Amino acid sequence: MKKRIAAIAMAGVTLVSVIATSPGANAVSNASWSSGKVTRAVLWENYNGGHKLTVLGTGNCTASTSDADTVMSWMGDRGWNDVVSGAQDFAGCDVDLFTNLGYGGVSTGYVNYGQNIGYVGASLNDRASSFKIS
Ligand SMILES: [Ca+2]
Ligand SMILES: [Ca+2]
Repeated sequence: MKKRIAAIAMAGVTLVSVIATSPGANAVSNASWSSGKVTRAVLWENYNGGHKLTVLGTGNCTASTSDADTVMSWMGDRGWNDVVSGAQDFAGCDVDLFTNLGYGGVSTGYVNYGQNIGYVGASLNDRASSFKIS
């Protein structure tokens, strides 16, 4: 009886670790990107919350969107490939999400989400692999 319980427990651990490391719609943990003390944007696992990826910078974004202020070419570096469903932006920043790494594929264009979490839309939901903040 004891042996059977141990086998079940081990199987459970294996299953959990497979789910946690597989790519998909849900992030495994909070993360941040780049450096600085100013929060420029917060990207969310769900359209209404969940885990978050905080995008930091050294100051406000510039008024122009022709010069990106913070970029991330591969969100998989933080375990966030194909995860984001919601976004907020601060410090004069807007968010441009791309379905492929290296700012490729389909993109939203710069969106001013503001301080309430906004849905990224069906074309980018659980598909973002890179982003620009400006
Ligand atoms: Ca998601
Ligand atoms: Ca993608």
